[in-house]
Amino acid sequence: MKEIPIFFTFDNNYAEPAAVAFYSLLNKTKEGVFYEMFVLHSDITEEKQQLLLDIVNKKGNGKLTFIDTKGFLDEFWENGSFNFSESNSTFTADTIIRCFGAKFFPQYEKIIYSDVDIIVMDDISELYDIDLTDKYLAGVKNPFMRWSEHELSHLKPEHYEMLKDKYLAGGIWVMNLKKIREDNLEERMIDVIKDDTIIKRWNDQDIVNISCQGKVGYLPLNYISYPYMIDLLGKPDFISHYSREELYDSIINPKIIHFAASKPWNSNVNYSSLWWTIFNYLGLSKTSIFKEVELPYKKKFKKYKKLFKIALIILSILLLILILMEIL
Ligand SMILES: [Mn+2]
Repeated sequence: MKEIPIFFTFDNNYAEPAAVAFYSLLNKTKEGVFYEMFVLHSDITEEKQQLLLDIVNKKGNGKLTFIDTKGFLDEFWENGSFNFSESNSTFTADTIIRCFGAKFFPQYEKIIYSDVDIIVMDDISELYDIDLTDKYLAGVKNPFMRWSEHELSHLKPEHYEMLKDKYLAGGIWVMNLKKIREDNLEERMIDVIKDDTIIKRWNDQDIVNISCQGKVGYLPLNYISYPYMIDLLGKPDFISHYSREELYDSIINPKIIHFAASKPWNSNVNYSSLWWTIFNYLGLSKTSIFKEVELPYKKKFKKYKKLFKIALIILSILLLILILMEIL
């Protein structure tokens, strides 16, 4: 039996997306692989923990442990220069705790980290075999650096120069905990968090990329299959560090669908229906993070509603003029 440690960090609001992620991970895991799963958190209720434990235990090829991180990083979180204004995602202290796997998992030399806004589409156990010699961690290279100049425009010039062809996306990392400990990388990360002159627009990603100084490895793009990549590929001027083959392969043979921008619980993003199928299969309930998603025909109706209102106002004014004319 191959035992693979993997950890996740999220808050109570993300228990339902995590349930979908955990189920899909274990459902696609090949025989002979067993996941030691950990959740670093500070507020997940007993009830939600039980919900997730039940799903993992029922699958039988994973063991789930919750670790309360209460307090860790709180002071730095409040002091660090985090810039949310240009990001449409919500980040919490739980987001940056994912950089600190070496502290929380002293029993391991290597561990996988994964987001939970995902659907696992294939067995991903080979991730754990990647060679990390002299590398702090491996991840997927950000495919949008060349397309969107703005992507890294918040970085200091020296960081931009260092990272412009190397910047790792978040979502999935394989971390070399041994080397992170040997080189005290976590101290360097805390220095980056504390440094107010460094804008952490992409939070955990900026912290990790700046601290690792390019000592990173790369995973194939299909470990982060972006649901909107298919739309970008339709644009004649789309450019990327990845080849056309790699870009298409990430869509044709996805290992992990990562809802990095729009989420299936509040938009009609590609792959939403698969996500909802797993959600319904698991008998989950909608929570406060779920927004009513407008179906396309409803949007159309809304447009007509507006036109109807305008027509009504014009008619009323005409009627008023007629009445006034009558009086005069
Ligand atoms: Mn994500």
